[in-house]
Amino acid sequence: MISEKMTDALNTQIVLEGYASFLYLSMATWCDAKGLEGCTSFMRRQSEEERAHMLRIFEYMSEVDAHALVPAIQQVPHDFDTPQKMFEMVYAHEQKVTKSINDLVSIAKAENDFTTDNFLQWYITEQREEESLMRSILDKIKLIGDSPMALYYIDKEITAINTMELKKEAAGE
Ligand code: OFO
Repeated sequence: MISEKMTDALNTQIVLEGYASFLYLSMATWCDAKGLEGCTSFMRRQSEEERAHMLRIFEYMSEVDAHALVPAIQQVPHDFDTPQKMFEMVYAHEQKVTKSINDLVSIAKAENDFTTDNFLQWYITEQREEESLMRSILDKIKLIGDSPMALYYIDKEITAINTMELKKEAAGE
C-alpha cells in the first residue's frame, strides 16, 4: 500500500501522460493536414507511447492497491504554426514531465517508499531519452531551417528518426 500523498501524486502524473498523448495526437493530425507524413507517423507513435506511459501507472497502482483515476480529457491546441514551434512545444512538455517525475521520486524517497521509487526509475531513464531525442530533432531543424522548402527535408529527417525509434521498440529498447 502506498500513501495517500503518493496516490494523489501518481494520479496527477496520469493527467500529464494522458494530456501528452492527446497533445501529440493533435500534433499528428496537424502534420497530416500539412502533408508532413514523416512527422505525422512520428507524432502518432509518440502519442501511443504516452498512452502506454499512462497505462503503466494504472497497472502499478493496481499492484499496490491504490485507486488510479481516469483523467478528464483537457482541450489541447490544434494549431502549431511550424514544425519547429511544434517540436519546441514537445520539448517544453517533456521537460515539465521530467520535473514532475523528479518530484515523485522525491516524495517516494522522503516516505521511504522504495517500491514506488523503484517503479519510477524506468520513467527517469525514459525522460532522459525523450529530452535528448527532442533536442536532437530541434538541432536538426535549426540546421535545415524552417522555410517552406526546408519542410520537405525536415519531414525526411523525422521519417528516418521514426524508423530508428520503431527499430528500437521492436528490439525492446
Ligand atoms: Fe511520458 O512523457 Fe515523456 O516520454
